[in-house]
Amino acid sequence: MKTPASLIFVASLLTACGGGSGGGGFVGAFPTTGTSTVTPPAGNGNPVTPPPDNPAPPVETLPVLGAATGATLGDCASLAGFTFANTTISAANSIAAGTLSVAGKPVGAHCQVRGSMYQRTSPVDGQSYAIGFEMRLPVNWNGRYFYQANGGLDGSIGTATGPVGGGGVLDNALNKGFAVISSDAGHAAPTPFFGIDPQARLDYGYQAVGKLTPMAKALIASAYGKGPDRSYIGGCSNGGRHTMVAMSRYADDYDGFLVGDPGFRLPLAASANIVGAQNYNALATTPGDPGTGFTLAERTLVSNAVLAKCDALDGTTDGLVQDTGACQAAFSLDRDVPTCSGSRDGTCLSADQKLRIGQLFAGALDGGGKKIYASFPFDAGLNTTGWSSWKFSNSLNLDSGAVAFVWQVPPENPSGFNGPNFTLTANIDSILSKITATDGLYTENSLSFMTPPNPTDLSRLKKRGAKVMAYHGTSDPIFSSDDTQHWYDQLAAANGGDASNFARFYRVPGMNHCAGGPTTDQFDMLAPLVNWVEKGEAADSVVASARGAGNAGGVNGDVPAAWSPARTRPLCAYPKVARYKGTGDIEKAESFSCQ
Ligand SMILES: [Ca+2]
Repeated sequence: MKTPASLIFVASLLTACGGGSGGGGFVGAFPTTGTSTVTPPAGNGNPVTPPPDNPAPPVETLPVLGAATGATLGDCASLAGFTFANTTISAANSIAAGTLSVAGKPVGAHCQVRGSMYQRTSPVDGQSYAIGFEMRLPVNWNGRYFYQANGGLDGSIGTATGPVGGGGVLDNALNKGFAVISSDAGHAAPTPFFGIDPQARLDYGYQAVGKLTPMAKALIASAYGKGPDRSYIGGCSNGGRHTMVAMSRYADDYDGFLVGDPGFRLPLAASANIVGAQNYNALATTPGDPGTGFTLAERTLVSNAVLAKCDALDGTTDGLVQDTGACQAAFSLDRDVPTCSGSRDGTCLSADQKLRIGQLFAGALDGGGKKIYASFPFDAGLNTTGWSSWKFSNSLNLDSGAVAFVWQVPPENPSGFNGPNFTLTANIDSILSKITATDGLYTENSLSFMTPPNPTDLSRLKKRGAKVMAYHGTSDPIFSSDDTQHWYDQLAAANGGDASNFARFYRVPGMNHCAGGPTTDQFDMLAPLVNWVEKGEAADSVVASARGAGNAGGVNGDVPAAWSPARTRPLCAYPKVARYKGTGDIEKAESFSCQ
């Protein structure tokens, strides 16, 4: 389920230090939170030389939690009488099979329960707040619970079907038999003005998940006569952020975590995107329209130059750069794109464009020359509207409001606020100072309430037997797959060099933010997550499909015409890369292996 682009808000990843106390850590160095067993990764100038007759390290055995068992829903209408602290139920309605459909498939009979928690009036802005939610409880329940973590600024209750990952999903958690909750995360409009209220900031950041979870489990117990055997949480963008925050804060409450294109350092990513807009505007031929600083023709030029250098690195020239890491070494914006000798005409980049755009890909800098957020990998997907909308439009209209009202201390005055003007004229050092500030009213700073504390210390969920599957599009223009990859590298380092026995990361070549781009973006990552949690079977790869003409989940217009409309690829567990076997149909996943 996609939040309309106009509502989606930004995204970007969390800070390295998760938790940010404000002093200095904009650069993005994750702390190595491991203990004495941490092994420095190879290649850092500190190679590890094994002792001469070193036995293989003992394989750590982690618990397998076992399968959930189902039950049948009792009486739906009686759930209107469900009671729980600080909770008001407003409706409990039976929904017949086929009333909802996803990708043309009818959703089974279920009970929809709507309500809210912690209704209150803000003493700060005088507005009414509550954590609004709906739960959808299938008649034929599989014994599992799914927390649907929504995207954007939240502020609306997305239909609680439970997306399973990627774009144009063909299946959903509800239809698989999960009981699903969805919420507005504590404010009833998808606009940033809720940030004037300090408690609404905290609910959006992490407390809504913490408050809803025990209520949802109790409601399930009331509906079926037992609580969920297994609990899952997942979402993309801000939903990926919610999920990563839950990995840190609510490790005991969930058994499986499905993380999509996570904005786990969202305030920093938004700040970096504002710097990006300022730089594109400095290049613009039409002042105030940053998109004229890097036109479609110029972005297509760069995309083609990336493909020329990188497409074949995975063994086949198929329009997909699957070896993202090798590509960054092979491609040089400065060297591989012509420099204009005269005026810009779409066949070259000016020297100033190369300088500014190159720096933005390397990672936007603050006024002191420190990286604000993360680098972005060069990939083929930067000539799409999914890319340009985040860089040139959402930077003006979404990042601005979120920074100004949800994260800055104090927030801006909403009267007469002009988002584009804020973005194009703001001083980045002032923004960074204010999003890490606190005062007597706003007592947690944005990096504290938005980002997961200690994101590389997941020992609690690991030891319980919980599992993490994360994915990220390598052409995501707002939250960088490099940031998620860096987090995963540091997570591995904190776990003796290998976290793959409880957490895996899958790159999605070509995919923009959560969906779209020249890519295979249709996949179900919830099914393999359940297999891993409940059977101990980890997925080395997940098969994904392109959404070409006729796709039931919705056509992705960015799929190149030269591709089979139903092209498939394995999404490989990082650091492995899908490589062509040398024989076989290049349109099919089975012709590739993860290496
Ligand atoms: Ca290729």
